[in-house]
Amino acid sequence: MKIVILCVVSCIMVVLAGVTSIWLRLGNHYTCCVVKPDLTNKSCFEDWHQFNDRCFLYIKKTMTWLEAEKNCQIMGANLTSVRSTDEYKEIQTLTFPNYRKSWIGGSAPQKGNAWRWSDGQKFDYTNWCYGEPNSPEDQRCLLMNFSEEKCWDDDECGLNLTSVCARSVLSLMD
Ligand SMILES: *[C@@H]1O[C@H](CO)[C@@H](O)[C@H](O)[C@H]1NC(C)=O
Ligand SMILES: *[C@@H]1O[C@H](CO)[C@@H](O)[C@H](O)[C@H]1NC(C)=O
Ligand SMILES: CC(=O)N[C@H]1CO[C@H](CO)[C@@H](O)[C@@H]1O
Ligand SMILES: CC(=O)N[C@H]1CO[C@H](CO)[C@@H](O)[C@@H]1O
Repeated sequence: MKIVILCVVSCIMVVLAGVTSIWLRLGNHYTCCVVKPDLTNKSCFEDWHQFNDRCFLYIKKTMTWLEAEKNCQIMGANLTSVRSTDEYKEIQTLTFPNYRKSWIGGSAPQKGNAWRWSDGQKFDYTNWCYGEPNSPEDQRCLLMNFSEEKCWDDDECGLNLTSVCARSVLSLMD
């Protein structure tokens, strides 16, 4: 990540929302330096794909839904949520060219409970295939790229599938 360091020579306290300032000692006087991430440029780790405010990574290794979520968490991410059609299309491009069925972050952890995203986003946008979800008893995890329509299906959390992780773009606080 590129870091822009703007040094303010006179010692004026700079308090700007979301901006970290540090005091640097130069000889016998202090300088106020503003450190801020350059969000205009790429701010995802190598190999992660940036779209809007998030970074995405397609995981080719197949795992159960829970293993896949834990695998994302090790990287400071969660299985991805989906907030719009544009975002879904973008996430699907990561699974090109095979468009394999892949875990994303939707689950209905308790019997009869509503679907939710593991990253805490509101479960507003959906792209369920026709007639899905259809198995509240034993299929409580959400997979994408189901059928020719490449829509969403509920399936058994113990299936081993590829997956897509997402995290917010990097900031200096990370
Ligand atoms: C989402 O991921 C973060 C960090 O990766 C983790 O702390 C949090 O518990 C995850 N959310 C859920 C519901 O597992
Ligand atoms: C998923 O993989 C694990 C081993 O990694 C295996 O124990 C489990 O049976 C597999 N699940 C299915 C549904 O094949
Ligand atoms: C990696 C990346 O996106 N780099 C860009 C950073 O910003 C400069 C100037 O706008 C571009 O030329 C780089 O391509
Ligand atoms: C596993 C699976 O459902 N794959 C499908 C994903 O979408 C492509 C394109 O529609 C199909 O050709 C695959 O069969």
